[in-house]
Amino acid sequence: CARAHHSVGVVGAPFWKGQPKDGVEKGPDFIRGAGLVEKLRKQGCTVKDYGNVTFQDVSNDSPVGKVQRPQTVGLANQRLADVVKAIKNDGYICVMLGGDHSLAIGSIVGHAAIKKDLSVVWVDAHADINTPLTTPTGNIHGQPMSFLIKELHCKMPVVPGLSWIKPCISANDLVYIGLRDVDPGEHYILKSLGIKAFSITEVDRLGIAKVMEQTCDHVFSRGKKPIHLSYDIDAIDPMVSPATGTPVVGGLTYREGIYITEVICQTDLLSALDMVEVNPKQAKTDDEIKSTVNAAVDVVLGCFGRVREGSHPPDYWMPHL
Ligand code: B3U
Ligand code: MN
Ligand code: MN
Repeated sequence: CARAHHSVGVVGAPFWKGQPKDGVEKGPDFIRGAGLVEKLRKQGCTVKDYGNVTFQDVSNDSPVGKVQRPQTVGLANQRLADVVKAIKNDGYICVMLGGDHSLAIGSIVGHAAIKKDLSVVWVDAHADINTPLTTPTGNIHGQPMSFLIKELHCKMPVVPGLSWIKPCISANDLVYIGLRDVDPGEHYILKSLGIKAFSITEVDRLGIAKVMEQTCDHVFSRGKKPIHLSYDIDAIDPMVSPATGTPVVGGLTYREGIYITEVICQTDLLSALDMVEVNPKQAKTDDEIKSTVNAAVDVVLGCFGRVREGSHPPDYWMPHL
């Protein structure tokens, strides 16, 4: 995989309105500012940067039931879905830099429009599968998967602004890694639909290597489908990535977080990646920003062939060896 050539299409989605804390819209520019594109090229990737998506504001976007800003979030994700479609049609592996995790709606819908039959690997402290009826907060970044799972469709109320979303993922094609803050309604959904979930307890019990073996077994069991990796930076422990809206103690170590990406890269099936919830404004110091942003950059690099043992080009030569 270190030698495989990857064509990467990067798009920024500076959007925060799927949750109440602004600052997460600065994620894309901070991640680029840490040299993401240059580093991807240096490790042999072809990269096209599609720039940032521009989002429109919707006035009079009052809550529908508990759901906050449904029109704004709906419209933003329609825009994003179109951009992701275009990037996939151009033949790139799409890297979406968020922004909050409500953006997974547009990213996955756009991806699924081009690549039928996806597997989704969701790396997160949270399951983000509350429905508009189970959500304790009303924040849509805690709900994206509920709109996308086919088996949940009959349980979903119609929410104006979000009713265009066609569920495109089967419960069987979703795997969670890193969960440690799951609401009762979400836990009920995971158990009743039999969704594969490696909570942080399974990471403790099995170790990350076994978790990734079983993740691959699960996603390969119905054929080799393209993988959509949706990576929330809050999956990694807040000691490493504190600059995020809802940090939860006891997370993945940096090493576990990167190991996940190395295994996903080796499958050669990665087709789209979301890197979301980096919020520089939530940091207390510049070092906290740096550490969080660097972790996000390393997650992306790990997905595209960076290996920690080191590597060399196939034509590398040195005398007497
Ligand atoms: N489960 C809670 C909290 C939450 C979800 N995602 C994040 N926080 N980042 C909710 O709002 O649904
Ligand atoms: Mn999330
Ligand atoms: Mn999260």
